[in-house]
Amino acid sequence: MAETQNAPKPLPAPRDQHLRDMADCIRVLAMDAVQNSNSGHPGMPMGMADIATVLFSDFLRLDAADPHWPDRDRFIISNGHGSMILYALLYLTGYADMTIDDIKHFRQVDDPKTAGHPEYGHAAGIETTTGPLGQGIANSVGMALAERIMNATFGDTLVDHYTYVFCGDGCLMEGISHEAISLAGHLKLGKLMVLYDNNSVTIDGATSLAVSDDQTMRFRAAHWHVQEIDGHDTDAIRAAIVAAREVTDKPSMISCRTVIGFGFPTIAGTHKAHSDAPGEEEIAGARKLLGWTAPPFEIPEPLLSAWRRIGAKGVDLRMAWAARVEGAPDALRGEFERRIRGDLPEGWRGAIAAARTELLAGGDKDIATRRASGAVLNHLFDAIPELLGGSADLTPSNNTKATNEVEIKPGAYAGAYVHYGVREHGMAAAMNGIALHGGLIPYGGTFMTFSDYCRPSIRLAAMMKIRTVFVMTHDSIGLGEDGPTHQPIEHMAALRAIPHLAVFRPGDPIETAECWEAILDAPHRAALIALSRQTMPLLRRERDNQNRSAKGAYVLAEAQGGPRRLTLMSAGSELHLAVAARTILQQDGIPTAVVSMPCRLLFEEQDAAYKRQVMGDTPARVAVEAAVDMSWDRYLGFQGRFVGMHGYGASGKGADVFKKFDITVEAVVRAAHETLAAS
Ligand SMILES: Cc1ncc(C[n+]2csc(CCOP(=O)(O)OP(=O)(O)O)c2C)c(N)n1
Ligand SMILES: [Mg+2]
Repeated sequence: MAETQNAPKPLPAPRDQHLRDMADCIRVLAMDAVQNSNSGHPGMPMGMADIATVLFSDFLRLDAADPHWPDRDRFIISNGHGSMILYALLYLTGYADMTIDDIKHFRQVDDPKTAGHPEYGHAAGIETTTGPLGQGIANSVGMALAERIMNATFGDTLVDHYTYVFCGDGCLMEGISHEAISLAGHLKLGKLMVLYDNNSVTIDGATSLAVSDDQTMRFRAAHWHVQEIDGHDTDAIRAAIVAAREVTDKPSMISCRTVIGFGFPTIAGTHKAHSDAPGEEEIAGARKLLGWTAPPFEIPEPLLSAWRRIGAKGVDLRMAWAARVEGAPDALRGEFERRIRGDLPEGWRGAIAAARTELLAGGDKDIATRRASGAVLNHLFDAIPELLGGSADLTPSNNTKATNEVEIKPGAYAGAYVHYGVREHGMAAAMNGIALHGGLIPYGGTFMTFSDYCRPSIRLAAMMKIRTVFVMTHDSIGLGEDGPTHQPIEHMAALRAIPHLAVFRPGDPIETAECWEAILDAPHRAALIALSRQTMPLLRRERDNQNRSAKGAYVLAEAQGGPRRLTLMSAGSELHLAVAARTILQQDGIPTAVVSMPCRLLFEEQDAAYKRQVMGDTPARVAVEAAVDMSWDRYLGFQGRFVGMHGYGASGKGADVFKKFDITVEAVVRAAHETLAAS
């Protein structure tokens, strides 16, 4: 009969029927949710269901009743398109946040808990936002590093957990995975385990279309422990995880050979299983092959109970941990709890005040904001031990290392400074993982022009609203001789365009201290601080410790001799040009104010009255910044003028480059007369 000729091959017999049935719960939820919403990716969840089942039933430390338990194992799906595997697992194990209704509303705008890709903050149990391939694996490196650093401070009794990450072919093709794998191997992160969905399929078809790497050799070369198994053989999965956990001085990668869309009768093993609703016929065929008779979104009772038991089995572990916390010496317990809450130590503002005093004492000696930042960090680190510094191989240039920050070394994690190596993207994503883990506040530096190399992770930090701090020095043509490749031009505008990212560009040493205070004050906001290579004068001399930068913009010098006729605006190292131009304009009898705008985002958050007071009523306005005008035009209007960059920079002494591009006091004065004439 034609029908039997076309009948799909039966599935390989399971090692353990119960585990297969458990895995099938994930499979049917994934395929039914995708079919129901007519959107999504069933292939990965169906392919990785057996791996997830073994990991959750035998290894993962979780207590669904307390998703934020600090010593839980972390579980990340870097191949975030397979989000349904995570949603299914959270529902099956009984996370209160994830209901069957949420699963039914997969990818619907009214229910972000089951968004297309996992989004941190929308449902407990989602450890990080993934979807841009490679980010999850790089976040996991940060999480695993944070675990070791916290362990070094608080000991095995309070911090001792694993980081498990699922990834696919796509994650391993992305460049960021190279940086992440290399860093993790170097740092000997033995409690990091990658389970690689080696299904040889991506969207376009077979992976052989585009890649022929031997992934196992690649990981071995980076000093990982590597195993290869059949990802549907539950005994092999279990044995491999056991073996991986025994290796404590290397991260582990288990290459799991799987069939994408395992269970689909016609599309399994092909790129057609990667995404999209498979259609009723394919679904019916899968039900038949899997021997699944329950209707969509109904998990038969014995199986659901078994999953719920998995979700609850960590309760004893958690209670034992809680008892250990209870029994810890008061000071240690208090410190641990404070850091997990994300509160800063009492009195930390004293460090800012001390930094201000030190910087004010510098008086008339010009200083670069990167140096001022280094001085601030010296004070801050002594007050805030959870600060975790680092740089992508530019420590002496970024001034990111506080004197008392001990370096972290492979296998020796009692420290607070990470040499991330020349891995900007990996650093940025790892910092996000560190912030997500909790207990530490990561900041890391590179040159501003290479913020482009970090941008995908900066964007995710902003989206997740986590306290990751990106330190970007050499923030304009003022860096000089390194020339146009190193001189940021459009970067300020591009970074200011990232929603929720607080971009700070302090204009003098005191503003630098104020910006750091504002950054640390916001536990739920990612921040970037742009700092100069070249020196600039101290513009702020008042001793009242009032943080003027915290409002984003303020009047640095009000107009004198009559109502304001002109507003000069600036940020960063060009602020002093505006101040000098004001002196000339005032002498010419033009009442002129200077507005400093170290953080546009914070200024936009102020009320209308404050904004109006700062910007003034006069339409005569000039903005000066050694960058493109894109983030200023909103404040300039048609009559305003901009002094800044309109193309790439040039190699030469910083001061000469400023002259070449006509970013000078004279240019500001000229522009002032033009805007006054036009107004
Ligand atoms: C940085 C990035 N580029 C492209 C995509 C779009 N994309 C989503 S899944 C995918 C293919 C991933 O292949 P694989 O990891 O093997 O997943 P599988 O098909 O096996 O589920 C691509 C290109 C993305 N999500 N992120
Ligand atoms: Mg694949």
